[in-house]
Order: sequence, then structure tokens, then C-alpha cells
Amino acid sequence: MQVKAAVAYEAGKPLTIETVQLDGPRAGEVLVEIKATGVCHTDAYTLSGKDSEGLFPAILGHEGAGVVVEVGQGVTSVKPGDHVIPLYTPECRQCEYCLSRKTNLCQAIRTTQGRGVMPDGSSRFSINGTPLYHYMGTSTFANYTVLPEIAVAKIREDAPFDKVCYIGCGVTTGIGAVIYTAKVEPGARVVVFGLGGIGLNVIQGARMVGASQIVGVDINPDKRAMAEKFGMTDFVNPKEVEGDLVPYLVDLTKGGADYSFECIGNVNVMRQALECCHKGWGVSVIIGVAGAGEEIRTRPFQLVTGRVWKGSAFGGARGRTDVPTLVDWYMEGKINIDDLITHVMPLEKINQAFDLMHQGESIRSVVTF
Ligand code: NAD
Ligand code: AHE
Ligand code: ZN
Repeated sequence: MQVKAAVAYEAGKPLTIETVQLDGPRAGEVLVEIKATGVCHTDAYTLSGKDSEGLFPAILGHEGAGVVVEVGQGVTSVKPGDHVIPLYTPECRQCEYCLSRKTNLCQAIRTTQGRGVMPDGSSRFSINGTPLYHYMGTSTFANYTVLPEIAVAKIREDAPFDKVCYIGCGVTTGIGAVIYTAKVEPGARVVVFGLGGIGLNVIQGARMVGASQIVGVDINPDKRAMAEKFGMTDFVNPKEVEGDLVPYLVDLTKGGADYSFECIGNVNVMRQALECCHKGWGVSVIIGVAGAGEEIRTRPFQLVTGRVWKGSAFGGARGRTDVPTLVDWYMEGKINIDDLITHVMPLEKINQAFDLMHQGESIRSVVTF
């Protein structure tokens, strides 16, 4: 079939709106009509050329929501008409990783996802006979996409696509990092670095679980008001701190953060996030994605003296199990998504979403089809 897509032909270049060809779902796959998709910083990161797995030409996008149109042979868990959220972290419930119960990182299709193809090694997208790469197994910057059955979460039908698409990445990543990865407890002191589409969801997660202090750190002072609305108790602009940021934060949190979260992708900030944690027990969670070749550093003494460095992908959430619950929480008014979606646009204007992100003017832009 012919579908409308934003194609990333080359690193560092704007996306091009094209009519591309999409083959139907094969065994174990589903065809989904994408109704809305968010634009995450990770899309911009891959488009920038810094992603070691970045492939071109590709159809980016991993924060979507839509409706199942057709299912391939052997698909049993969803049917045409079902509302779904694509999962870049699938949940097969059969692989060693899923069965371990120690991680959400299902590995059933990870290799082919990273190679920009479907599990059988081929692409469903092409333009004039030239294959286009899939992205993160989702490719939501198209009005139709094909996904493995294990990479869709079935959600309730009254949930608005243009809001719950954000649960496909940012909301789940931020809230999940608090509740599934760090397991922040009531009364904890939390420091969040980067108050964008992820960091604000960490803040709302920290408020949900009853953190007593939520410090937000961002070099853009315009992020302050929104962060306060979501539960931030103290704002720190590193550019306004005299001297080192780490001792300043340790002092502000009366000895160090019980939990810190890096939501930027800056390896120098990752070090600050670890080192502002409380001696003996502070846990720092890396969420931000750093460019190929970049490395984190600290004195091992920081870990010897009880601080813990962790990472979190998709908030530690098991997509098919946990995403429907997050959708319920949104529908029940327990989580706020509406205020974080600052811009909505048609696919033709998707490059504006990247511009707004780089200019620090948006929290989340959502493309509706
Ligand atoms: P964003 O652009 O919306 O937000 C980034 C924020 O960081 C901005 O507010 C910016 O002003 C701030 N910032 C930049 N440099 C800073 C510095 N030196 N000190 C303090 N603040 C600074 O991006 P986002 O969509 O929220 O994504 C954040 C990061 O999380 C990205 O690296 C993205 O790739 C990553 N991410 C990871 C996962 C995961 O599963 N691990 C999921 C989604 C996004
Ligand atoms: N290809 C990248 C990996 C980037 C990365 O860490 N991605 C996160 C999701 S970011 C969503 O906005 C993730 O899920 N990681 C686990 C995984 O298996 O990729 C690189 O840097 O090479
Ligand atoms: Zn994302």
C-alpha cells in the first residue's frame, strides 16, 4: 500500500515528506494505522548522526498510538480495530530476559531492530524499489507501519491517540524510571537533571510516590514554571551557581540526593548526577542517551562509598503489561499529559517539531495524521 511518511535520507538533514510503499504484515506481524506520534529527543539524536546504530534512509519515530488494521498469520493477541501503542521495547514473555523478571529488556527481536529491519531480516518500507530502514522497530513517522505482534500494547479504546502516544516513550520512561527502576520511596529527596519531555515525567513520578523534595536542574530558566506545576520544589540553574554544582546540590538536599536522574544525555552531567547522591545509599539513574564513543567517568571511591549508578530504558516498564496501566492512570486523571504537549502539527510540519525542541521552546510536539 501507499503510505505517507517523513523520510530521514541523511544525518543532519531535515526529514522529507514522501509517499512510500509499505508491504503488508507477514506471520507474527501487525499493520497499524498510526493516528498520532510524539517527537522525542532520541529521534533528534539519531537524525543528528550521533547514534552508533543510526541508519539512513530510514523512517524514524517511536512514540506513537494507532489502530490495528490487519494481522499476519498466527497473530492471536490483537485483532483489527484494537487500539495499540507501538513498543520499541517489546515483551515476548518467552526469552531469557523476559523470564528472568530482572529486566524489561526483551531481546527477542533486538538484533534486527538495531539493523533497521523486521525480525525476518527484511524491510516492509520502500520508495521506488529502494528499501527504507525501520527505526527502533516502530517507525511511527508514517501513517501506517508494520510491527511484530510482541511490539504492540493493546490499550483501551476511549483513550485519545494525540495524548497517549506520549506513553509510547516519554511518559513511561520518566514515571517508570521512578517507580520501576529506582523504586523511589515516600519522603525521598530527588534531583532531576534536565527538565524536558523526560525529566518532567520523572518529576511527576516522584510527586506521585510522595518524594519530599524534588530538585530540578536545567540551564534553561524557561523550564521552571512547568516543572513547578508538576511538583518540583527547588529549581537550580547551573549557570547561576557560584562554585561547583555538586556540593551546592549536596547542601540543598541536606547531605545528598536519595535518588538522582540524568535526563539530558550529557556525560559530564551524568557524573554530577552520581556525585550529588547521598553517601552510603544514593542511587543515580541514567536515562539520557549519549553519543557514540562518549564515556562516563567518576572516582571509584564514589561507588566504594555506597553510591549506585544505574541505567533505565523505557523506564524499566514491560510494555504489554505496564503500558495499558499507564493509559488507565492518564484516563483516571492520575497523571498529567495534556500540559506537556505544547505543540500539535500535521506530518508536513514535522521538521518544526525538531526546531522547537532544539530551541528549547517545546516540551513535546505531537504529529497527528
Ligand atoms: P529534551 O530536549 O526535551 O530535554 C532536555 C533538557 O535538558 C532541556 O530542558 C535542556 O534545557 C536540558 N539541558 C541540556 N543541557 C543541560 C545541562 N548541561 N544541564 C542541565 N540541563 C540541560 O529531551 P527529552 O526528550 O526529555 O530527552 C532527554 C534525554 O533522554 C535524551 O538524551 C533522550 O535521548 C533520552 N531518552 C532516553 C530514554 C530511555 O529509555 N533511556 C527514553 C527517552 C529519551
Ligand atoms: N541506538 C542507541 C541506543 C539508544 C538507547 O539507549 N535507546 C533507549 C531508548 S531511547 C528512547 O527515546 C533504549 O531503549 N535502549 C535500550 C536498547 O536496547 O537500545 C545507541 O546509542 O547505540
Ligand atoms: Zn524516546
